[in-house]
Amino acid sequence: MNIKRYFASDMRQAMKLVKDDLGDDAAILSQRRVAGGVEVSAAVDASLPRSEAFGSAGGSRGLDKALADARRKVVAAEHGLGDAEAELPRIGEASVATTDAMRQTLKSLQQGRHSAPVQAEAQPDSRSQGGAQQQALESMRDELNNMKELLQQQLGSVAWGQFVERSPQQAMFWRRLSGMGLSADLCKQLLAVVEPGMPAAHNWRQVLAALSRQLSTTQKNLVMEGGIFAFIGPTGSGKTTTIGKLATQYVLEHGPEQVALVTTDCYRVGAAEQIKALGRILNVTVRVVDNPRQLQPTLDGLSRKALVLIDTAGLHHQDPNLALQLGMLNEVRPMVRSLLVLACTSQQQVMRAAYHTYGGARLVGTVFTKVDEATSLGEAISLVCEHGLPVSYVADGQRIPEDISQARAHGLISRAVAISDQLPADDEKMIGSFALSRGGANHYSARYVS
Ligand SMILES: Nc1nc2c(ncn2[C@@H]2O[C@H](COP(=O)(O)OP(=O)(O)O)[C@@H](O)[C@H]2O)c(=O)[nH]1
Ligand SMILES: [Mg+2]
Repeated sequence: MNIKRYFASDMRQAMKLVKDDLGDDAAILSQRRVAGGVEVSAAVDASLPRSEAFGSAGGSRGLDKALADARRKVVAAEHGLGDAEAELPRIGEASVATTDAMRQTLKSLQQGRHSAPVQAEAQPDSRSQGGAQQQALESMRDELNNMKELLQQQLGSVAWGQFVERSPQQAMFWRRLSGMGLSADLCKQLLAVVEPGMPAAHNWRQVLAALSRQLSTTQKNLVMEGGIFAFIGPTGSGKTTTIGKLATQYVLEHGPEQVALVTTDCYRVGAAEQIKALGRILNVTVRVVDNPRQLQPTLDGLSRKALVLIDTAGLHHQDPNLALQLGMLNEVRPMVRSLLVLACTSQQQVMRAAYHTYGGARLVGTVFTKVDEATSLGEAISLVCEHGLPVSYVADGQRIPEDISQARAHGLISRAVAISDQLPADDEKMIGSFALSRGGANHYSARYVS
């Protein structure tokens, strides 16, 4: 048996390295966290028939058994860990022998041979040994988490393989939806509308129609109807540009007298200047608010204006000025309606963080910006679907005022499909998303693996 070691930043990457190098029949012998990632030892035993090797993505009986065994061992070891933790209050009595026993258990667990129960033999001991015990438990917990991750990944791989085999149409849809950037949970929900036995074209239309029902959009052109709107979101997401586009459209239709621009962005050099310059070009009133208490009197002074657009600063969630800014927007009367500006070029985590940072404002909708530069729209779509937040505007370029339009679910979804059609989805991503969907691998493995 030829044993090899692999280093990668995470378990998924490590699995890919093993698979690429040793093939589907590689057996994982051990894995552990090391500085900068994980280290995995793997081997392939040429003497074994393919079906007996742990790690095969083919879904054979031998693999099923290996997976089931591994899963049992993880559960057993977790129980062992739980029991050992329950013993912690009596840590002073714990012995080095106990630590060794746990290491031994872990080692045999990694080698897939035996899961002996943890022997907690109490012997007189010192506090420092209690600390060592705690450390050993922590390291065991890490190892178990690694194993769970590995198992989840392997189950995902197996379940995905079998899903493709048994439900090729649904698998194809999952691949396309996932390629659009939609979250695994949303993909799963959408696949529920697939009617077995119906042609793919019909079912695909059904899936997109279901997505369109989930994606809420503002039914009217909010800003054109007037009111007070604040544009909030991360720095660079396109707030000022969006205000420029909407203010210009309003002025072109109703003239400059009824419009005022306000900026509370006094944190960045030049931010207020941008709004002032826009005000000069459009010949509309501009107010700069550099103190939270000034916002109410400023808005009182603009009460005759039909439309007031407030530009805000994109602040980090830990910045104390953020709470001040959101607080002042929430407190003023008449009510300020907030639009969250999300750049579709941002990573999913950045968009999610933006929602959590600014979700405390009175959000009435979102503006999707930089759609022209985005490589997928599904991340933004998943976020708003998850929170039931309507999309009000879609901005797709830097030109003022042309590159903005009222959001329409069908248009946005067609755009998302068109963008993703240019980029093929890869199988690794599919396996990951399949394993990560809520109950995904377990759900499908329950149906197809066992
Ligand atoms: N391609 C593209 N660029 C945009 C769009 N909206 C804004 N931008 C650009 O993004 C950059 C940041 O925009 P800005 O409005 O200053 O962001 P803010 O910090 O949120 O106010 C500027 O260079 C804008 O021209 C858009 O829809 N498409
Ligand atoms: Mg700005």
